[in-house]
Amino acid sequence: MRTYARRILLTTSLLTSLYHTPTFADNSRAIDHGPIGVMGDHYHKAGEWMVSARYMRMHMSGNQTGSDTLSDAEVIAQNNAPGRMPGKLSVVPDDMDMDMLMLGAMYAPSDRVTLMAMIMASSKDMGLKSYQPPAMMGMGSGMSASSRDLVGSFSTSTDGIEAISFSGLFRLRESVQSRTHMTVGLQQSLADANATDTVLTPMGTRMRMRLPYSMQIGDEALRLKLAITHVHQSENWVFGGQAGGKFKLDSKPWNFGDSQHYTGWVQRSLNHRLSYSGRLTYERASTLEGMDPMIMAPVQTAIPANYGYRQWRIGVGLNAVIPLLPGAPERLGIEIERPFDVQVNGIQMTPKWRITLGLQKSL
Ligand SMILES: [Cu+2]
Repeated sequence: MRTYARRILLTTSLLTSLYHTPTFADNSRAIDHGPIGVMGDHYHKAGEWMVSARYMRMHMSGNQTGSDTLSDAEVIAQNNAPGRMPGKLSVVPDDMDMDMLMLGAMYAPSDRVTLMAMIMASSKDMGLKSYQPPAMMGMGSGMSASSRDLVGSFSTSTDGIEAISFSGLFRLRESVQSRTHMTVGLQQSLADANATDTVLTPMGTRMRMRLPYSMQIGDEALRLKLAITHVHQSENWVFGGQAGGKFKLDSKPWNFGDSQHYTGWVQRSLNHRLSYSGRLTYERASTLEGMDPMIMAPVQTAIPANYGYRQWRIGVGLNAVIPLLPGAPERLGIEIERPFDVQVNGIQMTPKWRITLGLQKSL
């Protein structure tokens, strides 16, 4: 009798545990969303809504060519673009911060399709140094590049609505252990590519001029966004991967190059409400296409050949589920990434770190 009762109890608990085995249908755990820096990592069930806010800061400091660090003296020894005056670079970027705020909404009209809309606003700040222009040919013989004095430091900044995007996330395959989906979207750059600010020229004068490409908030282009995402889970672990890219659909006088990324992550669940992650990313971007004749300061960022890169990044992150407001509990995420093995075209600033903070709420 006792054995019989135990058997029933065992069977019941087994069935209950099977029923409660975490599947992708139960997405209330911290680990059920990917690291916060991954875009479009998950989709939703029919009828679900989610809103999100993400803030990202990217910090760059110093300069490099290829993968070699350059000092200021080495930067101003480089030639300016052919035909431009002065003949050598004379303004050197010191450091740069890019802040981005992304507001998003997701809605699933069916289990197979989730729609996602996102609007992005950015601000960019750059600190620079101006050096005296090189001595003219024939004059100042015997003067070497190192004798070029610092004229002074200055900073420039821009901000604005960067872009809006609409995507569809299409479920391709889903089982208890894994899921795969494809993302197809369009992103329209909204900022006018003509932001200006006051710069300190190598002649020591202050002048308002159109800022270099990297300081512009947008390039006015329409882009196709494609990604494929696969996630596998086993008990308290999640392994995920995403390959994606952005491809320009229409040409403007100038455009930032196309970019692609490959990212893989491992997450471990500490409990229902907390998970941590490690992530490895490879990202590349093509060089800038076209040019703007109004962008002509003797600084590396004003030369289209000094765009395009490839870089690796390693990141660590934390996801938490915390009830703050009524309704479904809020999800909080933080991720810090550090670039390494960065290879750039021409001369560019060196990326140092980026941090992403996010808040998500299902409605
Ligand atoms: Cu969502």
